[in-house]
Amino acid sequence: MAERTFVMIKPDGVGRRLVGECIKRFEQKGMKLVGLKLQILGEDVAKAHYDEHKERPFFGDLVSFITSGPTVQMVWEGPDAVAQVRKMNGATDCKKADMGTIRGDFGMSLQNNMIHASDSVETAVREIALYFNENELWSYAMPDDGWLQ
Ligand code: 3AN
Repeated sequence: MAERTFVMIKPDGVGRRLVGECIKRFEQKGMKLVGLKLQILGEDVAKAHYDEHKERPFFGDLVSFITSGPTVQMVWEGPDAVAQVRKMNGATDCKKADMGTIRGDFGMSLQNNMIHASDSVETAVREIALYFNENELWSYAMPDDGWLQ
């Protein structure tokens, strides 16, 4: 199976109507969408998601922001999917993110940086399992699969 990564459009990304823009970019790159949801996260899931930051001073803000409105959860598949999506999202601080990335093109904030993506294959496995059941992820062929390897 090709590599999979977890991507979440945060409340600011949904609120600023950037869902379609993000999906368009991943599609145009040649990634395959294999899972998709819209939900307002509960505090338990949000805390589990950001567990690695639980000692950081901004942890409380992070949890209250991510639970403050609708978010979009996605699983994207493709060769080197984890690193490719991180590159397309850009640096964590939008002001430092390269132009041409989602954060570089649409943001100026560090905390409200619109989009999250897994930072390793191991993280992707953990994050996908946090948001999706196996029967909510789809394996299917695309006519252009052979051109994108
Ligand atoms: P990334 O999302 O680029 O992997 P992480 O995992 O270091 O970045 O941070 C997770 C989230 O925490 C970021 N997306 C951002 O919203 C927030 N964040 C990171 N560093 C800070 C900081 N110094 N102050 C406030 N929020 C931060």
